[in-house]
Amino acid sequence: MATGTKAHFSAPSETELDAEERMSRDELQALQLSRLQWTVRHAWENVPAYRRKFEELGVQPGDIRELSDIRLLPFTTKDDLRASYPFGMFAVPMDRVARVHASSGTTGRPTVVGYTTEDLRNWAKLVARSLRASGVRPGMKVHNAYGYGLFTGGLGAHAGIEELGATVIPMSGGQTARQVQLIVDFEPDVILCTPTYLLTIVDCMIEQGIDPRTTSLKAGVLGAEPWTNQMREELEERLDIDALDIYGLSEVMGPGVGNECIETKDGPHLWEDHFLPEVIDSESGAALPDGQAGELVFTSLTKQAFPVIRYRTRDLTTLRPGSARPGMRRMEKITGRNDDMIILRGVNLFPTQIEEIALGIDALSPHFLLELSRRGRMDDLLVRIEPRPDADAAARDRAAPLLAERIKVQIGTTVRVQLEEPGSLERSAGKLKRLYDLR
Ligand code: DLL
Repeated sequence: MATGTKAHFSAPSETELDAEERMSRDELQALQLSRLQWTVRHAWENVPAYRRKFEELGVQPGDIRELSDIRLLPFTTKDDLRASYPFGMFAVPMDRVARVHASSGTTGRPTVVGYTTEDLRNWAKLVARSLRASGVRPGMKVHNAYGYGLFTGGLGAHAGIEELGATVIPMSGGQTARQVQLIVDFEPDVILCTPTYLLTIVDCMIEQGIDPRTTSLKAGVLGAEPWTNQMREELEERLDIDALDIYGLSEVMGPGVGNECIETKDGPHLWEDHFLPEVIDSESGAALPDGQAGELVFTSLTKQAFPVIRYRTRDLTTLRPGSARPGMRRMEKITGRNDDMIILRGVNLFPTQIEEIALGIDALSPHFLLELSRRGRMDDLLVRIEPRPDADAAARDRAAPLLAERIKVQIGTTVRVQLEEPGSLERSAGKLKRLYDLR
């Protein structure tokens, strides 16, 4: 929790919430069922690729009689979407598509997604709801440093800020010195960017002689990459802000599929009136009960242009009962993506685990990267990490062996740790690449 002298944000009152946020679980599930039935029929009637997959499994829209019948439906993967590049998964004629976005994708073709005017309105409302859950209110100034363009972050957040009735500062990503100048001059209340880019901004403030705790910022709504509760503490302490987690992905909508509530900060609540989440076992595809960790899967419930049926996100998390919004479920902060899982001599490990352990050691900074290589016949993981600039020599000397030892004890695998000069590792400009596979 932020500890300085600023007046931090408070939670919205009941009357500020959307009607759906106040629904009981039963009311919400009734709404989900009717919307699921609509979505399945809409996809079946308008997207040949979905119809083919339904037919292969012998399911028809009429088979969906209760929410658990969702398990009769086929999964959709990123490859399915790519196979229909660019517009083959759209469920409305092109003249009803008001906007497209595309996800970068590290390999191959991007995934293209589309929105009708009504989809865009729903998206803006859900981002507005997310910001409100973060404590943002009409009239506040919001510095939006998510990238504008085909990435959903910038424009998605932008529309939500306007929808809420706040003032948007459409900064986009990059030009860090300029970001800092505008934060000083425009005095925004809130910043939106990735957690690692906020670290870059903090560094830049310090270089310019600005104490990051003294700016006007009172909250950060941070997402687009995995980050831990330890990183939350780091950012809250460095900037004297509340740091909230916003989750989303282009295929399902963009930012605002879920967001943390400021009064609980216990992982994003998923906006279940628009998305039906499931968690499955990645290997077998079997649905897992709430409380068990696995791969997150979403079915959209209201999307017109780009409905998704059981879309496999590759994000790993655990579903929990709602807290601040008891009708909606919440998820634990994402551990990582399937693709980011490192299998080191039979042990699974994620960059977030390293982040968590490193930030528990006083002399270490959050600036690190992981290099995976082969040494002889063995895989080898090198953690390259910067100490904190103000750590004394003795603490620095102890830090590397201490990190290696804690990783060994807590994760169960041997890694090498190399201390780097403060400021020498590449800084984040958005989504930070932590893992370099040199094998
Ligand atoms: O990153 C949408 C977004 C923009 C979310 C701004 C939040 C803020 P994509 O580029 O399609 O969309 O990437 C989606 O990013 O599947 C996760 O792996 C990761 N991701 C997004 N938000 C979080 C988060 C946007 N809060 C992919 N925690 C997702 C962990 C996240 N990972």
